[in-house]
Amino acid sequence: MFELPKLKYDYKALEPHIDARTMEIHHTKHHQGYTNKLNAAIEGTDLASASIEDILAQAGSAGAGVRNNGGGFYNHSLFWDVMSPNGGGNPSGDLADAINEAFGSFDDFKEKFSTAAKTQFGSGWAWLLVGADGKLHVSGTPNQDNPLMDVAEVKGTPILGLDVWEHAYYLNYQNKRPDYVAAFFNVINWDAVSERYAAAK
Ligand code: MN3
Repeated sequence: MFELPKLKYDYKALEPHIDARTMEIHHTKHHQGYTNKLNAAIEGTDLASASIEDILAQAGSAGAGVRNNGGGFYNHSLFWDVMSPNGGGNPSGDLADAINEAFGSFDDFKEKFSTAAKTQFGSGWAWLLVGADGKLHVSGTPNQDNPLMDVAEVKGTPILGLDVWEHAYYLNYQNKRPDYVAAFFNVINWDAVSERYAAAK
């Protein structure tokens, strides 16, 4: 059984960039809902004892309930972890070097990632991921898909993700997704992203 992870910060801690009401609904309703529905979808099946990574690797054949809710469970768990009230700024160390190598500069990465987030049609996510080639890539996925899925266009291990479903920003930003995308950079926990990079490469 998968459990809703606890946040390491208060719902209001990311204000003014992400408001407390959005955080509370997003965590206690949306993420809890994906978690419950994932558990219901895998109960009594071969996937009941599998890791979430193994489940996602079979998303294409496991059915819509597993694909959508397994993605929703994993994606939000990552999302909370790569944000912090002490976030923002620039990455450092190996991750900064890898970003410069893959994209030219941090600003070039920021533009590419922001474009992926802003241009994802409808609901979805923008990702920074480590590909099979060991290099960093930016991608976008629809719905609750992610780069760990066998159905992903760009496959790899995600190390940073941004939720661009309207439920993630509409209360505070309404239709202004670009403002929300820009604000996200003020709360990115680059230490957490660096840890994920080190584990993934
Ligand atoms: Mn969401």
